[in-house]
Amino acid sequence: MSTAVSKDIKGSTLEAPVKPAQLHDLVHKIIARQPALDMHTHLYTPAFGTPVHNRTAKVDPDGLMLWGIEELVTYHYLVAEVYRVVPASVVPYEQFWRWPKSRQADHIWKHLFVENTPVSEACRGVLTTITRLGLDPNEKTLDNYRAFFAAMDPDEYIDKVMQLANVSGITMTNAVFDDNERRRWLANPRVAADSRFRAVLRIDPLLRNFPQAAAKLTEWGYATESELTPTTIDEVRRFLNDWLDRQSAIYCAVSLPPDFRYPANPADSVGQAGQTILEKAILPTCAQRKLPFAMMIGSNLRTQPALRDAGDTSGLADIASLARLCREFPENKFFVTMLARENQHELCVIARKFSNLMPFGCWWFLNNPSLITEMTRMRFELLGTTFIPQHSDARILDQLIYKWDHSRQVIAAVLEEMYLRILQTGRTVTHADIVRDVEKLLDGNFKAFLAQ
Ligand code: FIX
Ligand code: ZN
Repeated sequence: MSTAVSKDIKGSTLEAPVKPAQLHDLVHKIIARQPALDMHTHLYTPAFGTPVHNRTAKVDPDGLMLWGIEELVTYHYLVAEVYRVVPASVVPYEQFWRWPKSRQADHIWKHLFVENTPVSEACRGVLTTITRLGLDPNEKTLDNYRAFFAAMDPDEYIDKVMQLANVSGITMTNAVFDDNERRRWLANPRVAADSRFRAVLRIDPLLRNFPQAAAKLTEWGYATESELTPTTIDEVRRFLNDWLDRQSAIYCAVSLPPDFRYPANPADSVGQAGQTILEKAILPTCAQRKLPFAMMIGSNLRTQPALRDAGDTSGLADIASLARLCREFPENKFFVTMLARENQHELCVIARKFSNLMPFGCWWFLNNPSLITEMTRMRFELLGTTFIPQHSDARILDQLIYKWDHSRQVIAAVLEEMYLRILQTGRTVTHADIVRDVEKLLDGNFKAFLAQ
């Protein structure tokens, strides 16, 4: 139990039954004080380089560590949203992408934050972050914010943001098929050697486009062919082990399209090749190393290609395929998050049947208070406290502040509701119960599933 959390909460002893009137403050305080271990982000250590003008680090235009006001305001969620206000007929997409980041940010700030009320969750998040950093969210231009960030040291800023967000650890997404990232690992084996971060091997092309992935593996010295011969399978496993070792990865992950099926059918874009790679290379390797395999299911990539990262959408995925995988690979552990709201209830139902399935987070287009509330309530009602309610998916470091602030508020409200229902049965709930439950939800369930 995290005594640090419980020790300093005044007005209640650990074992005393909590009264209904105490619940609201106590639950919100305990959730605020419990450090969150963030199990899925797109954040990077400073050693991956930063393109952001700052006080101390060399600016690397292709650097992967994103932070500061211009990255915050040009987050791909906001690029999509600004195109709802200023259409491509006024600012053609390719013109926007040719603008320097500063001009893109000015454009977004003007149209989403000054000339319109920033009510969307992605807009509100920027405001929360700005305010939590002690800045005024009512500025008409970005100039004062730029000055604040230009004076910042990126490494120190990580500590500041983690402290404000009360995040104890950041789990990265390390896309080995991304040449920019891959070359940084090869150039500096200690690129991720930072106790605040953990690595995750992300392998989408291996399942989404095996022929393309096989060609890359051959380039990298693995004797893979586009046919799935035993040699190819062995070489794919060698590749996985090489990179899981290099990264000291804590799990392996993939994002899958809504049409993913197991077993594969001809219409399934992952297809027979993906199924074979999954069955004969990925899952056996993860099982042998006792590493979870994270499947993020339901993303249609580049539905609107002109928007680039902002152009992805969601789709209804097939739960029966997931249930088959959990049943047929009992030695494997599956972290699963799904992108369609309509998949959430069935995901909870199969999680009740398979303890090697750990549902996590309110992913992407679900990461909004209305849907986090719905999903978290459903998960408590069907799974008790045996799930991971949230991850940030932060792409820009500063986002940790708002993504965790906003989620903590929602999770606390739902948890309070659950405790009230328990008290109404006559069962007491103690302060210690709440501390234990919250620690599992924000930290312990993730750690325990990794260690299983
Ligand atoms: O596949 C993923 O990890 C997604 O989370 C991202 O690709 C997506 O762009 C995102 O950041 C959503 O929040
Ligand atoms: Zn993500």
